[in-house]
Amino acid sequence: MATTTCVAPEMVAEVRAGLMRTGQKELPSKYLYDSVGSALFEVICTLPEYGLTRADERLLQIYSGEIVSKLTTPVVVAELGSGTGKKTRCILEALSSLQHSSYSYFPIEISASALTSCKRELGDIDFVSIVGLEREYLDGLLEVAARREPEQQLLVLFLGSTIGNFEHPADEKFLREVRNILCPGDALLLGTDLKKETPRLIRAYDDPLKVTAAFDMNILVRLNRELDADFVLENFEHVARFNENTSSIEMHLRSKVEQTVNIPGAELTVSFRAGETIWTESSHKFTREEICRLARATHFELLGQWIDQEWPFAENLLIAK
Ligand code: AVJ
Repeated sequence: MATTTCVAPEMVAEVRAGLMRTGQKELPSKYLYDSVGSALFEVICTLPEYGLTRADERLLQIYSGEIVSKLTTPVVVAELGSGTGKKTRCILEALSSLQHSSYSYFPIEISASALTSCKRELGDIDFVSIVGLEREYLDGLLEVAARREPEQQLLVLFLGSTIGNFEHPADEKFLREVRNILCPGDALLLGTDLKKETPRLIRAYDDPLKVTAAFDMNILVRLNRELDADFVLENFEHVARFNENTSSIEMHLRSKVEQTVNIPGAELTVSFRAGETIWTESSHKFTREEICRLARATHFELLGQWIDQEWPFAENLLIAK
């Protein structure tokens, strides 16, 4: 039981709420990303079937100069989720050659180790001083807003289609909250994965090497470790399905048998029917029109959109109205 002593009360509450549901059981997708989960996600990004990250990187490699040319200096940069830094490097280097004077970059990230590697990865770029904020996205952004000078334009980066993990209308709510922290004229660079053929999407989220399956199942390993649960991994399987109604790829863990699982760290016993699933993640696939609508509904103007043809994906530059 020693391993369960430092579990966040929030995790216990969310696991209980998700697994006690009478309808579709669910677990919040943020719990996929412990150190093993984050490492597996990095591998997913290199899989031939998963084109999302490469499309995002390609667009920023080609168009960063054009994107930042639409901004007005001096610029301050904040990033929601710092990732590996590879994509951010393109934007920061383009900004450095535009501004030619020092500016701040605030990566906002709940993982301290991600912040450390971000600083290591991007620390050499001219004119940039990196100020990592170990916070939730909106708390971090409020802090940046409090520190900025009035003459600076704030550029917020929200890359990798992380916005797709929000259900609708939570995506709109989140963007409106971001907008409320910004001043008119501030910018948001938003990466969004686009709708594409269903079989292609299914392969991307259920790859033949089974890396995504391992990534998904790891959430059960985590509950076993952190909440002392007794999930038997062999009794579950990873499923990826496209929900036409929500235009989202959903990941589920399906119980292969009728079974009962104990989760002492959450004072919980859960029963599963054979075939019943735990919904672990949604990844929304956007249309271009939908992005225009989303921008307008959240009080932004869509100033530019750059699209990758190989793996349909869009970088969208939104300006706060
Ligand atoms: C990091 C949320 C963009 O939704 O494609 C990849 C996560 N899940 N494979 C996505 C993920 C399964 C990814 N995002």
